[in-house]
Amino acid sequence: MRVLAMAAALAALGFGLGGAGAARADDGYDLWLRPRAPAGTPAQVARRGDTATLRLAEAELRRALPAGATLPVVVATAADPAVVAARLPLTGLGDEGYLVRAATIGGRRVMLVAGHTDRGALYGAFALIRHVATGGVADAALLRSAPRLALRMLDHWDNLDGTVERGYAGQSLWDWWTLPDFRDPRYTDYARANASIGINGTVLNNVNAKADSLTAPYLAKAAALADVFRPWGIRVYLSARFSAPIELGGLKTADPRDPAVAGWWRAKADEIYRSIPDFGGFLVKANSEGQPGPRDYGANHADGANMLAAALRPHGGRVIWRAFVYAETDPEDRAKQAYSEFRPLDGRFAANVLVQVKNGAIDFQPREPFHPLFGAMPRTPMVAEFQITKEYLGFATHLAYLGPLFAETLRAQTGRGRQDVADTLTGMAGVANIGRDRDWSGSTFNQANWYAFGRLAWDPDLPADRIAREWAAQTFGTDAQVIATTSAMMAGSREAVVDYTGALGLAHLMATGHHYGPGPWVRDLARPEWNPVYYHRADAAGIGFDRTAAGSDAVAQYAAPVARALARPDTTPERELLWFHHVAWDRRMADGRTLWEDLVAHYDRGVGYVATMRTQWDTLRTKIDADRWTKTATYLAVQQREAQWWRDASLAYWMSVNHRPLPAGVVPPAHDLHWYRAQSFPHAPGNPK
Ligand code: BDP
Repeated sequence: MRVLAMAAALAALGFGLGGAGAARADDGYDLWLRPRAPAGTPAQVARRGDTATLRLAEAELRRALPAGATLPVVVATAADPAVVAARLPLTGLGDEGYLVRAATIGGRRVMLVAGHTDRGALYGAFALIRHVATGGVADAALLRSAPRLALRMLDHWDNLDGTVERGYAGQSLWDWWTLPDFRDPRYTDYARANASIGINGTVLNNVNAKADSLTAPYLAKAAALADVFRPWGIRVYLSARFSAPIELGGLKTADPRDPAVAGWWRAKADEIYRSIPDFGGFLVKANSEGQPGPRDYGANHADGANMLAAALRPHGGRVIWRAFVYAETDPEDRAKQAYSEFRPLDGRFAANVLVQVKNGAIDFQPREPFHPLFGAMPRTPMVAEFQITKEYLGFATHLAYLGPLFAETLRAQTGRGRQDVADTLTGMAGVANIGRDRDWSGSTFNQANWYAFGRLAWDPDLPADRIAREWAAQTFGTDAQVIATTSAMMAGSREAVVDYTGALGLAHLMATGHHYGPGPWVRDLARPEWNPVYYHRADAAGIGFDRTAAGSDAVAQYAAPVARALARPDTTPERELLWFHHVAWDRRMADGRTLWEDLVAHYDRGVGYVATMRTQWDTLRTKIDADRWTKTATYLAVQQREAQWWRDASLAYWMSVNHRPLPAGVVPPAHDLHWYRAQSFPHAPGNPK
């Protein structure tokens, strides 16, 4: 009876006990939330209070907690009289924090899961589940945490036709065509996975937005998704096309200073809030890569953002305005343009505007120095934007754990007091790597990047390797060898991509359009800053982009202590050397090798790392289910082939420029440069038409 009731409750929540998740347990669908429902007596779980969110927290605990815990678990909010009476240290948890600990509630010793809000309690429930799934004892839990960043969101670059820009995990999760009628249970599973790692916002559509997503039919579809996500603590946002008043409203202009334009947006905001009362707000890509914006009318970014902010303000919504702008008409170093344009606007944005800044100043490359805007606009709330999808790190097939990439930016010292980048942030946004693939992210290990993003948005100080182990335990089980081996593979995997695609501060060396594979030779694109040669500036004597005072002076955009260090090659970290300096191929590096020898060694190290990962993965063959093991093994083989290709093509090209032999003992590229240049990939995924 009890089991049946539970099954019904779970089915109502969209879990579907006998559904796809359980029947095909090894296809990766269950992410890090693999069903652990114990045989036998389930753990005792009770709830005080009755909201949809508390009910979910209760169901999650029932579903995941093992039998055998001696303390019953109670989910509640801090205002519950029995919790108040227990006088627990609940201050400082904010709206979303939680406390999980043994306490006496209503005369009974229990494991209390509490927050000031039901959302806090839900996060506490997931924290307890994580604690147990990673080997902790339920009865011994003592967990207390509140998110460092208020806004923790995913940006979907999903188009209304179902394609996903830079998506490598299949079609969009949102079936716009059957919405709002059909609420695919998968939407619930998506929200649940996000809530489990603390994500509290999602932007449904591509930043390269179509105005259609603001029409009544599409707003009804977005509202249906918002209804599904709400109890999980997730708000819906939409990317707004700045010229929508022209396209949808029939106005002659989208000039933010025109009262008719402002009026159109006000009415649109009112309309949205009628069906989505907790709508988060608009994300805007303006005057960037051909998107319309206020600059089209001689107005600035603050004018544009503030006009939209005024429309959303009465409803409590926010504008997230992207600083990813660069113009082909601007001869200035692309790395400098966002700072030049936005820094002077600090203090001019309305209170409900946040500026969203990519982690680095160019474009989600395998390694970029932190963006100079972090810390430079103290009066403007800022969101750091990362790519979780691996547009520049090998698409879905390469194993590249991005925890270290995210952490490297978040913990970079800004040079302003002791402030690191995370200290300057109000939020973090990640370009999602999620699609309709059964395993959501295109591979098991890509799921770790979604996971790590959420965990770091909650606590930017979490060590990336700890997150990797935590994820591995929940994804593969708590076998020590599996955790040790997978986390060891993950640890250096992003660095390996840096090594085999171009180390020492090189960036933007990929092929055109689809960005699949190497293209360091490309020099014929319409916009100068789209060409890899613009970035590496290699010639017979040297390589690298001089961003010192003698060059573009981008280093001057950093706070003085950072700028001083970056002004000279010998005080610049070698991993960023060629980002900031043009240096001779014969320059002596710290290890005594020449730059050329060092660069070559990096390529080989990167390829070697992938070979080692394959060997490591082989040792887990009997320990991991066949589906996930085989797919990963196959992808690692693809990665090795492609890493070799990157290395060989790059070396062939550099040698054609510097006319230097390879260091003794180094294996020459398999083909000549002509062969690499002739490769073409007309249907590579994720490429916008
Ligand atoms: C670039 C992507 C492009 C995006 C752009 C953006 O190649 O598809 O539209 O970023 O962030 O990296 O707007």
